[in-house]
Parts: sequence; structure tokens; C-alpha cells
Amino acid sequence: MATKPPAGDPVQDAPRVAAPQHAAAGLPAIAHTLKIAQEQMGVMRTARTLLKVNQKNGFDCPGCAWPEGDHRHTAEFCENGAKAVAEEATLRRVTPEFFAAHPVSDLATRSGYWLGQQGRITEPMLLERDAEGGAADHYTPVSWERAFAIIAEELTALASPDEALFYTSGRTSNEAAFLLQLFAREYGTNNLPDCSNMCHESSGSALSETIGIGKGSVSLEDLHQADLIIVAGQNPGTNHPRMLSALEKAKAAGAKIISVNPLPEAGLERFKNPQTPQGMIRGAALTDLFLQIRIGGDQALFRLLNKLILETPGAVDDAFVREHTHGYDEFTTAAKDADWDETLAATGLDRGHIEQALALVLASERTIVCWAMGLTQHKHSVPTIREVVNFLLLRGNIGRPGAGVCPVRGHSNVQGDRTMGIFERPAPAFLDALDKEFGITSPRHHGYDVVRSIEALRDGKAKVFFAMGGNFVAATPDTTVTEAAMRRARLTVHVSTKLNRSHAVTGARALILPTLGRTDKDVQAGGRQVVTVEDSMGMVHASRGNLPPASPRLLSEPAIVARLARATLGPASRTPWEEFEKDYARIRDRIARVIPGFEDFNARVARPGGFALPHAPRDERRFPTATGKANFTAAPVEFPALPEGRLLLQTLRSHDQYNTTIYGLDDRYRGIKDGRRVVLVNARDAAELDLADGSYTDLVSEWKDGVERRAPGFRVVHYPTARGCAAAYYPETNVLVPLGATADTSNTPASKSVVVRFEPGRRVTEDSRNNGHSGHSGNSTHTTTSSEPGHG
Ligand SMILES: Nc1nc2c(c(=O)[nH]1)N[C@H]1C(S)=C(S)[C@@H](COP(=O)(O)OP(=O)(O)OC[C@H]3O[C@@H](n4cnc5c(=O)[nH]c(N)nc54)[C@H](O)[C@@H]3O)O[C@H]1N2
Ligand SMILES: Nc1nc2c(c(=O)[nH]1)N[C@H]1C(S)=C(S)[C@@H](COP(=O)(O)OP(=O)(O)OC[C@H]3O[C@@H](n4cnc5c(=O)[nH]c(N)nc54)[C@H](O)[C@@H]3O)O[C@H]1N2
Ligand SMILES: [Mo]
Repeated sequence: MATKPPAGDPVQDAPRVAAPQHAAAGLPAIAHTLKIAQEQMGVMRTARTLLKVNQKNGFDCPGCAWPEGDHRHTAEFCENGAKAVAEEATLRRVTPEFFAAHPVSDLATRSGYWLGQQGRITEPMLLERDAEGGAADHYTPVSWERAFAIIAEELTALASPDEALFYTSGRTSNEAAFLLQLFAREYGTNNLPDCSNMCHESSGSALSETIGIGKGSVSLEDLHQADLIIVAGQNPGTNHPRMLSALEKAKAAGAKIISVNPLPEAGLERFKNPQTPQGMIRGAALTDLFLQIRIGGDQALFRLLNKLILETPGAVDDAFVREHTHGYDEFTTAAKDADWDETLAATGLDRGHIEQALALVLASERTIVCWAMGLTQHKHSVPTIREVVNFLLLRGNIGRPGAGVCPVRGHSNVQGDRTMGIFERPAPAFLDALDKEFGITSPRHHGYDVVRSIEALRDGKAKVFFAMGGNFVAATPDTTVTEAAMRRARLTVHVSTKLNRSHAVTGARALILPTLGRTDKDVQAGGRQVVTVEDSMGMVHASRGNLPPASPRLLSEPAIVARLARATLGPASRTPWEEFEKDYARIRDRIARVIPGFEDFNARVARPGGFALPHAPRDERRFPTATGKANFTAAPVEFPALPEGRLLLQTLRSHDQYNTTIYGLDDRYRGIKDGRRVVLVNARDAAELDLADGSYTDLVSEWKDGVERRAPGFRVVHYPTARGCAAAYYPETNVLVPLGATADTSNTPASKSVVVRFEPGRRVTEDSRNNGHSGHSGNSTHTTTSSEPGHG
């Protein structure tokens, strides 16, 4: 049975490159899925597990947050969902013997791919400074009791609760998330940074201000009914594959699709639906109009479209504007200034394309705009998304069937975690309800988000770091700075399923707390448990794992928080933590009493398919903003400036990764095989910059702080990206993203628009990776990529 991890740690910068593909899914997707799944799980478990994904009595796919819909196929096929499941349900194990054989100094030289391939963690592990105060080099097994005692000891020793940080990655269930934020607040801090800070925070910021709720306003049914769907800054073929079925269905009903992207993404070009015979062979063309935009040009594009709509007689929905909106005059004044030349420069598009887009927009009665990281991770992301809202408001495209805003979320429960109160800037009304229910006094001052957490660690203001999932040091920007900051902590704790880079970059003491994943059966004193999640469209439903847990020594996430709370808060806490651990229905009872929309939670989530959370703009065209109306906004148009000889680098996902989890070394749709250290550059830019295809280059980022950040040894690939733009995979390129380069208002790292220059480089070989690595120089010249040590 092929469940052994690969022996070596392959060098990742010598890929084979072929032409990019023009269609997604189809037979190769099935073949590739079965290969990866069987390597990890064997044949039987593959069949048993994959049949349960997203079924009404099964578990919620840990892949993405795309909704399931009512008519689920048996095994709605999704290649990358299957890979996410295989990664978790693997039969490989990381045992105490593994840690005895691999000191932390060894783990620190390994790639993220190698670490993840080792399997599920089976026991709580502790790394502790030795008697002389030096750092120990091995994790050793520790009892759960001792682990909680250590965390409690460190937390109670802090001068202030605000010296502790509680990070959440978006796979955490509603129940665990609710307990974690309750514990943090009862303990005394709002320091609840989460992956959302790096992800859709810009969407949340822009939407709450303009429509009054930071979530999307469409259902799956709306997508099926739309006349026009604009997909901007998103690669669904890889990151939300089930969305392609929805787009296919919309097309079949007559919808048009515009895709706005610097890259021609295969999934948006053509979808070969493996569910239907004709889909497998021919597939459906999806995109009607491809706007190959320059990175960061979207605000300018939407602003000009808005001006053109305003100039078209009868194009504005006057009644909607009058009745439901605020700020129209100021907005129209700003929009009138939109300028063709400036827009063409900002977007790199030609006039004809924009006119075609306008024609499709004017012909549509029901328009939806979908977006993801291509819009959220720029300095001007919040005004960009506000401009998208202006665009939809103009023609009344919010709060009626087939129309609306559709930020497509990433992690499977990232939206639910926020609903549960994982937020460093909670609303006072939320805290009031929490305090009333539990008889506690939550702190009212804001906590740290992700970037501010790193700064606090760096500056010695935060000393204990606790992560509910995720891979903090690899996912965050400015790797060299971040890793040095993390090493200053007194204690770092990771609740994890799999090994990752963050376990090798630790504070003075470090704990790994192994936990159940979505696929694992969860049995507590009160019987078999289910958890709940919220998808990208505000549907809440149950998730029930069915596999025997990876080890008998795992605790569930709710159990970990409950025990941590008891150890830390002691008998003074009146919260019934023990009851919560025994029976998650008791947690849901409390959620029902604290969070609006969850009334009668247990009964409603027991229904197949769950229930929809209320959404005032969608349901009743009511906009709970400061003005009581939907707000037009009028920000100045911005776009990134590009100095001579530089390109704008976006850091994105390959087809074989889930964020920092690397499933494999291929990016099939983009024609890349066996390697990740590649940089995609337009052939004409490459000619000007003297970057031959197949040559090796160092990427050097330029930022106003004057610090030089370098990621060495990338293979140049000539690729049909927009002019002036380049693309390379994250997390290897996070070393290039300055900590201070964030979006205005949302503070999201601007990881999609990094100004880089190119210097001749060399392939990183097996030897150079094991010698040349200095993990945390922290001084003015950063010359290593410490997130993928050795590959840099
Ligand atoms: N298999 C798989 N699924 C995933 C994930 C994964 O890693 N693997 N990650 C999950 C998570 S947490 C998230 S947030 C989502 C991420 O989903 P995506 O946002 O689709 O992920 P990225 O790979 O970052 O792709 C960004 C897209 O935006 C485009 N883009 C970049 N800059 C611009 C720009 O300035 N303007 C426009 N219009 N387009 C631009 C890029 O070319 C690319 O197509 O996926 C989720 N699902
Ligand atoms: N340069 C650049 N940086 C980025 C991005 C980018 O596009 N470019 N994207 C950003 C985005 S959108 C996001 S969301 C973040 C992602 O940031 P994170 O969410 O922190 O990172 P992941 O790689 O998703 O976390 C993977 C780890 O989660 C753990 N895990 C998996 N399942 C479970 C579970 O069920 N329970 C627990 N407790 N742990 C589990 C495993 O140990 C695994 O190693 O990265 C951000 N960083
Ligand atoms: Mo994300």
C-alpha cells in the first residue's frame, strides 16, 4: 500500500514546462485525484471517504467555502476537494518516534511539501528550553494535562492579557470558534487575529460600510438566474472547482460571463464537467469576454464603466437609487472625472474590450460580481471593492434575484468563524450579548489583527502565541521579519492536524496539540458529535466525520479550548466548559442566545441542508449602515505605479496546493510540472528585461523602507500574463511582501502587487539549501526565503 511518505525532499526549481491548458477538469482530473488519494489513503479508504464529502449526512469538505446546493450528486466530483480530503484522511502518521528522529533543526531545513507529506500528528508534543536556558532540539511527548498546565502558567504570568495572541485559521468549526473567542474575552483580550485578515478582510471592510453587512448577498440559485456574471480576480478552476458547475448551469440558462484577470485561467475558459458524458468530451466554454487586466487596474475599470453607465440614458435604476441609496451626487461627480486614457493605462486594456464589456453590462437585468484574492490583496483593495458596489448599486443589482455581490471565500468555515466572533474589532452589541449570557466583562478596546500581531511579537509586546490551526509563519508576509518575531515569544502553541513550518519556528517553549479534522469521527462523553459550518453564501449546516480518528490521543478543537479555559481560568469561571466539551449542542444553545440569526439553532441545523442566515440587503433591501441606506462612495482612483525595469508580482496558488499545504509539485492547467520556484512573465516584458525562458533569476522586491527582500533561484517561464505583470507561487514568495505593505483600512497584506526587479540567479541545489540558510537575519538585507528553507 502506497502510504509511505516520499524519502527525499525534492528540489523544486527545475520544473518541466509545457503550454498552458484551455480547459479544466475532465478525465485527467479524475486520474490525478485517484492517484493522490490512493497514495495517501489506500483504495478502500479512498472510496469510503470520497463518497461522504458534502453529502447530507457526511462531513463538510475542508477544501473551500463554495456552497453545496440542494441537489447533491453522489460524490459531487471536485479534484481539489478530494485532494484536501486525502491530505487529511491520510494513513501516514507523525509519531513521537518521528520527532525523536527529526530534531527541530532538521525540520527547519525541510520544505513545506516534505513536512506535510509526513502524515497526521498523533500525540501532544513539547519543545522546552533545557536547564541552561538553551533551546532544546527535540519535541518530546507530553500529557494533555501538562500541556494545558504549561499554557495556563504562561498566560497567567503575563503582565496583561493583551500580551497573548489567539490566531484562528478558517477550518475551525462554529462551535470551536465560539468557545475560543469566549475564552479569549473571558481571559481578557480581543487579540483574535485570523486568516481572514490576510484574505477577505478588504471585502468585509468595503461591504459593511456600503451595504451594512460584510458578507456576500447572493445564493447559489441567484447565480443560476443571473444574466451576467463578472468573475474578477479569482481562479475558480483551481480554488473553487465546484463553482464551475454553477457557472455552467448559469450559461446553459443564457447567462454571459466576463472574466477579469491578468492570467487566462483554464477553468474560466472551458469546463469539462465530469458529471456528464458530453461535459467530459467537449466541455462548455465559459468566458464570453476576457478582460486581461493589469494587476491593480480593477478600480479604474469599474470607475470608467460606472461613468459610461451614467452617460447612457435610462441605464441607471433611478427608483432604487432614490429609495435605497445615499451619496449618489458625490459619487456621480467623481465618476464623471473618469478618464479613458488613464483607465487604459491603469488596466492595460484596449477601448474595444471595455466597450464590449459595457454592452454586456447594459444588456443585463441581473448582474453578479464574484471576486477573490485578485481584488482583496492590494493597497487600494477597499476602494476597489467599493467601486464594485457602486457599479451594482447603479443598476439596482442588490437585493433581487439573480443579482448581487459575491465575494468567494477561501477556507471552508472562514465566514462562520467571523460570525462566531473571531474578530479583533468586535461590535459592541456582540460583546454586550456575550457578557449578558455568560456574566463576564469583555474588554472593549480593539485587539491585534495578523499584521499587528507580528509587530507586537517583534516589539516584545506579545509573548504567547496560540494558533487554532493554520500555518502562521508561512502564510504571513515578510517571512524573515515574521520568523524572527515568532522566535521572541515565550510560548508558541499550535493546534494542528499536520506538520508545517510553524512547528519549526518556535518561541522558547512550544507545544503541538494534535486535533481531529473534519473527516474524523468525534465522540465525547455525551455521545457522537456534529459540528457546524457556514459557507460563502451564509448557509449553515452540520458536518459529521466518519473515519476512526488518526490516533486515540487526539482531542477535538472544542475539547482543547474547554480544557485550556478550565486550566487557565480555574474555578472562578462560571462558564460550563465541561458541559460544552461533553455535548456541543449545549454550545449551540448559547450561540442561539448570543448571535442573531441562530435562534433555535439545534433544531434548524438538524434539517438536511441546514438553514440560511438572514441578510438584510438580500432579503428585504434593507441596508443596516450608518446612514440606513446603501452607500455610494467616491474614492480617488488608484493603481500601482511601475518604475522602469520592474514588474508587478502577484503571489498566487498552484493547482497542487492548499495555501501553505503543498499536495504536489505540478500546476497542471498552467503547464508546470515538478517544480514550484517559477516566475511567469509575459514574453515581451521578458525580452525587454533580458529574461530568457528557462533562465534563473532572483526576485528582489522594492519597497519604500529601502530594505532589500530577495527570493533567489526562480525559473523564468514565458507566459501569456498581462504586460507589466508577473506571477509566482505563495508561500515561497512571502519573503518579498513587506510587513508594512498592506491595504488601506483592512490592513490586508498587499500580496498581489509587489514591485520586483530581476537579478541573474542560480538554481538552488540540494547542497546550497542545506548550507546557505539563515532563518532569521532580521537585518537590513534579507537574502533568504525562510518559509521554504533550502528552496531559497
Ligand atoms: N485547491 C485550493 N483551493 C483553495 C485554496 C487553495 O490554496 N487551494 N485556498 C482557499 C483560500 S483560503 C482562498 S482565499 C481562495 C483563493 O482563491 P483565489 O483568489 O482564486 O486564489 P489565488 O491563487 O490567490 O488567485 C488569485 C486570482 O486573481 C488573479 N489576480 C491577481 N491580481 C489581480 C488583479 O489585480 N486584478 C484581477 N482582476 N485579478 C487578479 C490571479 O491571476 C488569480 O487568477 O481559495 C480557497 N480554495
Ligand atoms: N503571499 C501570499 N500570502 C498569503 C496569501 C496569498 O495569496 N499570497 N493568501 C492568504 C490567505 S487568503 C489565507 S486564508 C492565509 C492562509 O493561512 P492559514 O490558514 O494559516 O494557512 P493554511 O496553509 O491554510 O494552514 C494549514 C495548516 O492548518 C492545519 N490544519 C488543517 N486542517 C486543520 C483542522 O481541521 N484543525 C486544525 N486545528 N488545524 C488544521 C494543518 O496543520 C496545516 O498545516 O494565507 C494568506 N497568505
Ligand atoms: Mo483565504
